[in-house]
Amino acid sequence: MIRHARPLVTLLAAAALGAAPLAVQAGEISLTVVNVVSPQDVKIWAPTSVVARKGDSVTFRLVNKHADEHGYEIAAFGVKQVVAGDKSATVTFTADKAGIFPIKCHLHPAHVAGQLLVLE
Ligand SMILES: [Cu+2]
Repeated sequence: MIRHARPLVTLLAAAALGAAPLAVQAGEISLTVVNVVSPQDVKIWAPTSVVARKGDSVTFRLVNKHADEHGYEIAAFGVKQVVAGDKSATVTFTADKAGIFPIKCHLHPAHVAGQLLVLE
């Protein structure tokens, strides 16, 4: 039984590494956010919720998988980006205040909204 422990741990580590979209350094969040259709059949930016620490430099690569354009807005940090159909765009900002801030598509308010949680 013990012989099997190492391969299992290695597999789990590989899975964890594979899930990391981009290299992340201390004080930086770099994440790919993709507009997809949820199991509830609603267009969403996934992941919908992101956690940062106050002072983090945050970069989101926004990938729009749909043919029509969609917006990505975090008003509290001046982020307001339109991503054309089947295109990507990048937004960068500093999470310089703590709190819970809504993320939405400012073009289509019916989207399921997300949130940015910035910890003190
Ligand atoms: Cu939209």
